[in-house]
Amino acid sequence: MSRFPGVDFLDFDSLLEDDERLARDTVREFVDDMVVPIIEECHREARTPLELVPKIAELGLFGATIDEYGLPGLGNVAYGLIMQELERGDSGLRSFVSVQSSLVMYPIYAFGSQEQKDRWIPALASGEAIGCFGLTEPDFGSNPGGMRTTAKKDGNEWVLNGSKQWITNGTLADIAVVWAQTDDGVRGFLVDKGTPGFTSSDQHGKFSLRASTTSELGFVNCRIPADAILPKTVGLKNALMCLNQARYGIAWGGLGAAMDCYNTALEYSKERIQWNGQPIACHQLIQEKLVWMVSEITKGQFTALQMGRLKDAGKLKHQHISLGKRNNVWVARECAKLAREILGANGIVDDYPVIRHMLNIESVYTYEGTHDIHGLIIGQSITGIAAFNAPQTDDARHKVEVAQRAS
Ligand code: TGC
Ligand code: FAD
Repeated sequence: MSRFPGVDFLDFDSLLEDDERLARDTVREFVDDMVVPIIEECHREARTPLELVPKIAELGLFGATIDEYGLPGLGNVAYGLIMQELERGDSGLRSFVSVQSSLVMYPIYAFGSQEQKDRWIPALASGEAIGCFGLTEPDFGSNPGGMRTTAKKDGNEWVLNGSKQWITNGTLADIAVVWAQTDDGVRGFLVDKGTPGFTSSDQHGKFSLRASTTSELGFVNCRIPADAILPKTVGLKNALMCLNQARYGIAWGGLGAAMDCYNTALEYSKERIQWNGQPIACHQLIQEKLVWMVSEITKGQFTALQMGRLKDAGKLKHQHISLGKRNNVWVARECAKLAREILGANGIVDDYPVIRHMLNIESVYTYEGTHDIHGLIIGQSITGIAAFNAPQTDDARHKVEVAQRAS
């Protein structure tokens, strides 16, 4: 079986430390040996490859940057390279590890009590427990600050009411990190599977991220103990801090999907013969597409590396992460489209990974902050002006009222 060669046009490797290369190569081998052989089938069957969870845990990939509880305490570049390799396998697989590590283990580790950490970090690291992260609601995606889910204190308990939508691993999860409005603003809570009043169901009909489970969560007078709150959460900002971790990983992950598309197209173009017995790689228009891909992947690699070095130094700002997520996922999206073109009709079948990456990237382009929301975050950073919430004119208000009455 041929090994994935990676993409390294500008001697990127020479900037990595030995332990970073080791982490990347270990996961590269895992993806070649265990993910590639099953992933198309999972995509066809819309099935999360749960059989991989023990091996992912054995490799120390859940919570890999934590350096307690026997976890590896890897640096951020090694972590990023792991995300790159996983997403080269499938965006859904990277999502599984991202959610578990960045959106469940991170908030418990950063904002949880000692008891919460002791109970959940080892179980999540070993894959015995699976977690999910409930921020998005049916009416509040890009604007989570408007969320309607509430948590009201009642004696020794919190009472949750509301719903969450588009939640990765929702029905698989033993523990849900749920964000809700309280009298003191948005706070995070841990809700165990099976708690009365807490339901979950899968969302069907996805053309994207089919090897990943996406769910709705419902809370109807769901009572959880007073100590189920993540005590160090003080507002929406804590949820956004979790997103920073995940978005950082996605900036690397997008490159993995882009690299797989590029490599597949490069190999195909050297083998596909048309016209005078020549491979299509001899045509200038094909080369131009390959050159675009390798150029943008290379620029994306250096962006991701600089982000990782800044993160290790404690200097990475959330607007930097927005630039990396926005750019590298866009690069992946464009590479998938170009690779699909180069493959001709073969670009639309799952004998090749390109169409699967192309469909997956549509989710990645939207989740963890859409491409345009990240544009606005960067815009706010450079101008000092937040342009998320357009000023409402009387006319706009009237249109909203008419639309609401009609629905
Ligand atoms: P805003 O008033 O701007 O901010 C509230 C407070 O938070 C601070 N802040 C941040 N802090 C840390 N990290 C960040 N990235 C931060 N962004 C803002 C801010 O300074 C403020 O602090 P303070 O002290 O003044 O209170 O909040 P806003 O309500 O106007 O919203 C801003 C906006 C639009 C940027 C934010 O809401 C946003 O990022 N929207 C996108 C939503 C999103 O990304 N959802 C993702 C859901 S999870 C998911 O998709 C998982 S997919 C599966 C996978 O990861 O694989
Ligand atoms: P909307 O916010 O309705 O946006 C629709 C369009 O309007 C977009 O193009 C957007 O860019 C644009 N738009 C919105 N506001 C503005 C503005 N101010 N200016 C200009 N344009 C604007 N969420 C979780 O909490 N946990 C998860 O585990 C999770 N997993 C997911 C898995 C998948 C497969 C998907 C697809 C989503 C997942 N999400 C999850 C939800 C995801 O984070 C949201 O879909 C995302 O934040 C966008 O919200 P929305 O879909 O409601 O789009």
